Amino acid sequence: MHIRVINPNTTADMTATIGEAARDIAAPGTRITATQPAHGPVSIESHFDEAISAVGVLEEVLAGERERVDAYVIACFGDPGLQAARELTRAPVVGIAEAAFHMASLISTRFSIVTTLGRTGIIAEHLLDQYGFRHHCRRVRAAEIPVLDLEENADAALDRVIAECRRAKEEDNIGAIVLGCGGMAKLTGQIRDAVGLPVVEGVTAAVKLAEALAGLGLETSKYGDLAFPRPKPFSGRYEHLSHLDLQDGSKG
Ligand code: 2AL
Repeated sequence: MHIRVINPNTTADMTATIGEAARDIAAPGTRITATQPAHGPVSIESHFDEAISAVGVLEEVLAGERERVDAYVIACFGDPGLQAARELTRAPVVGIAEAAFHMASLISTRFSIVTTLGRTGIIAEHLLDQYGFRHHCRRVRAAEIPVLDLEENADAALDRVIAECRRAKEEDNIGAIVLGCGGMAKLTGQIRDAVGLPVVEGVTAAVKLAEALAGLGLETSKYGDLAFPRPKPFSGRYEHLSHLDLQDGSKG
């Protein structure tokens, strides 16, 4: 089974971190390949960053289709391009926010999310509403660290995330913490040990869900809105997306 983990930002060090976390948790028969878009923001911490990154995610899925990838993980906590990615493939596509919400709701009745910058909290709030997890989440919290601090100032960033998780445990009346950034993928164990609550991290959760879906032979439905997009001309810089013939590139 080949799972393609797409880091939607263009920071290679973060892609490597995410790939390592995915490989550490994957089943013995699972092959993990971690990629990132060729173009786009180095980190995703605004609606603007997210919108641009979604195009890069979709181009990575199109590349994966040529390699006949079995399942995809979108490894940014805003799940950029998730439904559009599903349109492009029969393979399961799992976003790390949705994976984490599902997993956390299976082991607790209430969780809090601890993300990076406060301004990105609204992205998680929107996803909670969209996915129907609003009542499972007590609070979206922020450690107030830029995403790239998780790579460049790792020790200080970890301290801040742990401090915010401890506040969540004391104040939010929760059973679990959800980590709100793909860059936190390798911190789960340290945070769980320091905080003393179950900690659900999206990259690892998504890899296990992707393995489960692909293992069950469950494909993305091609009935209804997730059907392949109608082929049509695209102009300008997106001309290469004209008349996509996705049926042929898929597993069929
Ligand atoms: C993210 C994430 O997971 N990766 C990234 O670049 N930005 N989202 C976040 N809330 O920190």
